[in-house]
Amino acid sequence: LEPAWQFMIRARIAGGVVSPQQWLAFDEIATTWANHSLRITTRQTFQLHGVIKRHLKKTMAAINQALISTVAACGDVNRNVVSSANPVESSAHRLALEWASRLSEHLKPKTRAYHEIWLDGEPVVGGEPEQEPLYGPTYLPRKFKIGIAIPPTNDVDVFAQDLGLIAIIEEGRLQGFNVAVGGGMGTTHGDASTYPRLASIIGFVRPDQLLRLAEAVIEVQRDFGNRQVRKHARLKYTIDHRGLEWFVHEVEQRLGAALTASRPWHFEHNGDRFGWLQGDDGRWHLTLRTEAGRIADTEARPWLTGLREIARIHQGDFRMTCNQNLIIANVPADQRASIDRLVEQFGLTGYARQSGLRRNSVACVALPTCALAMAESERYLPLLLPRLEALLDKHGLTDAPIVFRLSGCPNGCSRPYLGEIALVGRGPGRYDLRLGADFQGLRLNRLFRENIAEPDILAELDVLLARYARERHEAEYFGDFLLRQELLPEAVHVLNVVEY
Ligand code: SRM
Ligand code: SF4
Repeated sequence: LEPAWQFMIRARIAGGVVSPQQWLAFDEIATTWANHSLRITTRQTFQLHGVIKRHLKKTMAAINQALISTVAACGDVNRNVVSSANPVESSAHRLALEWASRLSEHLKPKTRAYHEIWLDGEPVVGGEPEQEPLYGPTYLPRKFKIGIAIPPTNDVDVFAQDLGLIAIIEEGRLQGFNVAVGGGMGTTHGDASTYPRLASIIGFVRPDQLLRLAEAVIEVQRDFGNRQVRKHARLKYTIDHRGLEWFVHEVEQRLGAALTASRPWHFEHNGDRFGWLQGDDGRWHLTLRTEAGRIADTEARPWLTGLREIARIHQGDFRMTCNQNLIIANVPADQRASIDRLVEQFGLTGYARQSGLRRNSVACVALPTCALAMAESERYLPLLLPRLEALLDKHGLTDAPIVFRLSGCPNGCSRPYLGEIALVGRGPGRYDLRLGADFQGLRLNRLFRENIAEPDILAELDVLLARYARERHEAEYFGDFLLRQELLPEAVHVLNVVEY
């Protein structure tokens, strides 16, 4: 008898869009094989937790039957391609989604081993490197991530991506993409040679150049990325070690063309907009906040059941966001009332009454399933938020929008280095308090206090929020205020401002 090994399964869903049928299929998989919950990730896909080893194959088969795959959702390859879930500009979203799907398909490993192992496909005999034209026999040195943002929304945190693409849309037409390279969040406590880095903008490409551009960037990383020291194997280190100019030259050679100058763009925020919004095609979209992306049934929040009921009648689709939220999208006007009734009935309405910090909060999974966690995150968020909100209430800041990110370790799965306020786990109950990123995802925050527990975290924030309430300029964000008032320590390295 072997122990009941449990596994996490992550789906590959480019752009985070699923049909109601696929939602129902995942719901059934979660309640049959996993821990009765769906988890929306910070890369807008589903994770399933608690799948017992002997159920893995059946679970994978069920996912594939729902016409969704898990191939390359993990591993040293290009991961799930994320794209802006901006519900208002429906046509722009369609374009971005189309490109996210094309990139995702194009950059998918060609191996049939996945099918052999999980789907009873034909056996793969003798290796298949010739079938892996992009990744070759040894794949990439490390994971690789692509995100597409549609200004003015930076909900994908485009500068946290290895390859970030800013869609340039003029008069409803996609002109192309500004290209940013070398973003990444992961660090290791106490190792200054690891650091979060925002992607650098290197130019602009037309849509017809995009697939080749993505291949070229990946090829350079494949050929020059560090394969000796895994901690230095992400693209950000390749670029910093060899120089941005060198990198651009390599990419242009492979692309067979020079990149042209980047086009003007502007981001207003990196969060989600909640409630009903009408798209430019007249359809309606309802963004719901889900706490840290967890969709399960509890007495107070029977959300898994509620969303199942919604999926049964919904005629549009669902879109997951990179802030772990959910959009019930493409609702015809005459179906809004029935959706509203179910949202009300199953307690999914919280978004309407939440503080500005809660609406902009993200927490990684951490304990109990993440083996790398040093402190709590997802399970701590519901306990910590009311305590932070008590401080905000005290200073009259309940509605102030503040980006809050919580991570159980420095790997940065909630992109904590982009939080105006962020906590990064150090050990049980202890966190680094980081402050001072902006509201648009353009500036990294800085380490404010190291390795402190909740009473100290709240005491530090109490003082700063009091000053913010008294001394801020009109419409000034918290992170910008801290910077202007010189309340932050010096940045420890220079690569933390987006160059453009
Ligand atoms: Fe992550 C590893 C969860 C987004 C940086 N991440 C892990 C693992 C698989 C732990 C492990 O390797 O054993 C976590 C599984 C926890 C669990 O129990 O489910 C995990 N990462 C997540 C998710 C589920 C967080 C969430 O709460 O939503 C996100 C799933 C994304 C997806 O759907 O593909 C997730 N991870 C991210 C992001 C954010 C992003 O990509 O926008 C980052 C920072 C960006 C980046 O990559 O630089 C991120 N995860 C990491 C790292 C550090 C990588 C590095 O360069 O140092 C690790 C550790 C590693 O790779 O060695 C990691
Ligand atoms: Fe786990 Fe750390 Fe990622 Fe949180 S940030 S999910 S603790 S690896």
